Amino acid sequence: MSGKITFTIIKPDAVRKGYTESIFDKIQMEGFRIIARKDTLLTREQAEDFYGIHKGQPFFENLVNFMTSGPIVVAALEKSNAVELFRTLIGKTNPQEAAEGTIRRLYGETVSINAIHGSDSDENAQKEVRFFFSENEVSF
Ligand code: 3AN
Repeated sequence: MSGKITFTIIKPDAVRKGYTESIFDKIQMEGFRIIARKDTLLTREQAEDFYGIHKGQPFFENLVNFMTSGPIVVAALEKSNAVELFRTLIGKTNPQEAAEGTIRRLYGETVSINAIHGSDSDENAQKEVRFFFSENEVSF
């Protein structure tokens, strides 16, 4: 059964450009409820851990450099079938291939500088929420 919670990061490029509130407005207009939200800045160690699955990929170093380059905003979001519907809302990894009206198409630049993260499974959503939020802040 698909869960009700997903996790997002407004990445450093979008925060730097002042897109954070426009992106959260769009997310809420699509029916997602913000359960918890916080501004933070990843350490190198945290970024390497968060993206551990990509370790060894040619883009890994760049990804870690980018994700630690400035403040980010992380949030847990609630809606039925949250993971799948949120992936649709953000669009493909490469903003140029993302559908019209998706967040990456509107606010992303390149495959690495792509404005926003969205969990790709319920299992990862739970892990990613727990990476940033306590049980007190978000319960499953
Ligand atoms: P998504 O975020 O669409 O689920 P993943 O999980 O495959 O994409 O990749 C995580 C992040 O790694 C992407 N959001 C992007 O920033 C970066 N990334 C993925 N593939 C590439 C690539 N081929 N070149 C550069 N960066 C990439």
